[in-house]
Amino acid sequence: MQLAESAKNADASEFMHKIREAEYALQEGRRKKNIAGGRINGGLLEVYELENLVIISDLHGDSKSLFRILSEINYEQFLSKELNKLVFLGDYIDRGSDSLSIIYSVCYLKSTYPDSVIVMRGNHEAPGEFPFSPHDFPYEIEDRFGNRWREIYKEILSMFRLLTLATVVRQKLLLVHGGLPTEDAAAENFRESIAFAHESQVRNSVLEEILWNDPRQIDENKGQEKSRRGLGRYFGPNVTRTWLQATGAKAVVRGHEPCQGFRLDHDNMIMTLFSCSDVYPNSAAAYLMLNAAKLDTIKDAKELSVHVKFLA
Ligand SMILES: [Mn+2]
Repeated sequence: MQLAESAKNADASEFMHKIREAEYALQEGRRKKNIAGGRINGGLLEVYELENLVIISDLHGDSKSLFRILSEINYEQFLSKELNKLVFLGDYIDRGSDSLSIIYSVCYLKSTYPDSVIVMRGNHEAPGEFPFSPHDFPYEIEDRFGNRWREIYKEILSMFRLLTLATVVRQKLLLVHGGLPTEDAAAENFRESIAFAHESQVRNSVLEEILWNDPRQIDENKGQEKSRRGLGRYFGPNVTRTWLQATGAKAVVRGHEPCQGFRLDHDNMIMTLFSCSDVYPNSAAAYLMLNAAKLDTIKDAKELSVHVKFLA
């Protein structure tokens, strides 16, 4: 694939240029407050009209999985229609060996097809706000670009701050990287709470929980508990139900945890999707693909799971 070659061969200047083009596309979207068939409000993106939808989840430096999915969906043709939407759920970097090819490719796709590509933020795209380990991405940049690594890393971090935090698709799907914020007020005023979550320079619970939370079977009257990750929380089915009611969505799709391609939780209200296989040998890689007519019939995440495609 030509894109894979360009991603591998780009020198430091070409790389910087590609990041800046993506930043420009992201800034323009936020300034104009719209995308074909949808509306942008800061970190929140709402899609009202679409033809076909593809969702790719965590990649973690596994560029092979990315290029295989792009080739399977015939991406140039797919993305040339602005009402076809390709959504990335975040966690592009760390763990795997080729995070830079993924960053280059995602930047290329966003700047070339700004209306069709939705780039969401994962917890690995907020190392300054919520530090974690392993964060080996800076070393990968240094190995490839030598002493220009710092400048490139800094530019990538500012691009990360422009990424989408939550996407609502046709009032059917609610997409986040990690999970749902556990305070009722965050769900009740979801447009406001998500739109401005990234703006606070201090640690912000809505931002932290969207990026870091995980669904667990937690007692209804407790609702949520501290996460073993050290950041974010575990949330129970009542939190998921509250968010589905607030947004009108039928299912939540999120990434953040390795699984056998996908996993269902909370009485089929929530799907975990995972798209890399390289660094998690016991998990499987998958992505979602369906058209608007199919999407409109979806009543829960189990019905959605029919549209999961596995990478062999
Ligand atoms: Mn994650």
